[in-house]
Amino acid sequence: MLGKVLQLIKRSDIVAEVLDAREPSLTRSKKIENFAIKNNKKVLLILNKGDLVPLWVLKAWKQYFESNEDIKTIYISSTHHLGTKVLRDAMKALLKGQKGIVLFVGYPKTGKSSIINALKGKHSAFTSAHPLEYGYTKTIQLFKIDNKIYAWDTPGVIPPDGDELEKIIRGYNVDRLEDPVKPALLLIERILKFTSAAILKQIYKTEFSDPYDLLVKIATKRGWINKTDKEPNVEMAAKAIIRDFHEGKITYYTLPPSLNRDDKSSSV
Ligand SMILES: Nc1nc2c(ncn2[C@@H]2O[C@H](COP(=O)(O)OP(=O)(O)O)[C@@H](O)[C@H]2O)c(=O)[nH]1
Ligand SMILES: [Mg+2]
Repeated sequence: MLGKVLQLIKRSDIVAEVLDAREPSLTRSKKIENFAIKNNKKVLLILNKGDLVPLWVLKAWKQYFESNEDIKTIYISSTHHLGTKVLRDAMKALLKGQKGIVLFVGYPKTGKSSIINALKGKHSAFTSAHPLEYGYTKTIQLFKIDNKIYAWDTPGVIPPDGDELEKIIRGYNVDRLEDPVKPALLLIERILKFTSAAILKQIYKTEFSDPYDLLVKIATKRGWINKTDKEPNVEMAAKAIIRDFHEGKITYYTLPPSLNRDDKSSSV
């Protein structure tokens, strides 16, 4: 899979890496960035799902990536159509007014397709899948953003790797999980580490005493009860919460390493 994206990087002008603004460190692929830099491509980091994170946190991450790592960074909320002009301008500036192709890469569910959708606007032409792209014309699509900028969407080219929690944060397909409960509990613990339980109580409209209890409460509330033993179906609740996380319904934030000493996940 990764091989495909490396080929595409070589044929692009800008590599726009889409990160989840809630978890920029964990949704980054240094491999992709390093390969892009080695091939003299410009890297643009896009912190997407910015609507889920306070503005000062977005600014802190931008500052961190730009001053510590010298990578141009912008933040955006593609589904709220916020920041699209800043993104357009950033691409134009990196292309120095020339024509070019922007490759949108990132782990699944970071919002690559949503961003391209927000950029291309209602009437922008959609060009067909590129016929010359190594026979994977069905998945890699080239979009026209404006007269000078084309964009490649790349579904599924960075497989979610890492431990159980990292896989989930990196967009692992919920339906492929053998046991969704454990990763869901790890995800809830992580969210509670960074935000107050009140947020989850508000989203799921229920009180709960611990992560497992939240799954029980969600299942009970939604009537997900096992037919056999009449117990709450916590597997379904676990899948629901992971899906909600992917679909951008859970607000929390992590901080860049410069502002955060005890979060091990931020030590990129
Ligand atoms: N809250 C929020 N959700 C978003 C945003 N962008 C994408 N999403 C949601 O995240 C999920 C994955 O988006 P998608 O564009 O399919 O991601 P892709 O796999 O990278 O192409 C979808 O449910 C989107 O609605 C955003 O800016 N804010
Ligand atoms: Mg997509």
